[in-house]
Amino acid sequence: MTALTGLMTVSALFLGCETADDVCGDRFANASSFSSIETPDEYISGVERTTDDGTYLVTLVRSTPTPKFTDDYTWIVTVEDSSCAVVNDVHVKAEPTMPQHGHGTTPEFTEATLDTADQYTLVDMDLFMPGIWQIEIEVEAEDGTSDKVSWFFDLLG
Ligand SMILES: [Cu+2]
Repeated sequence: MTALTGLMTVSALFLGCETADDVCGDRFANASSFSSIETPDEYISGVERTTDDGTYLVTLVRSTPTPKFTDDYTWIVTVEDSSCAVVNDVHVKAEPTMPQHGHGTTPEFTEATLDTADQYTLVDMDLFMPGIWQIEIEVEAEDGTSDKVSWFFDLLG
């Protein structure tokens, strides 16, 4: 009886405590999947991914065009901190490369611009060759610390 009451109390507490922190923790946990040269991404708009050291949650809000063919790509991404608060005071840049070919693109880095909706836009990344591209996004804070996250897409010519 005591044990059962205790269990029910714990359950009630647990169910009653679905706080913003839990939701945020769940988002970080569910976003931790990664892609690679061996397992490139299937494009999903709005997919969330944690940076390598778990500092940020980066969302690929939209890729224009949808990753499929070689083209100039514009990406919109958002950045959230470990509390899932929107971050709008960081430096975001992308470096597209083809790791299997040992080259990048021109320009080497694409600097993001922040819009009024706190979204970062990476304009005209020139993914000019068929094959697997790694789009590495670096998020650098004002104190100079940085963390990175990558997407991999296998493009057709
Ligand atoms: Cu190449």
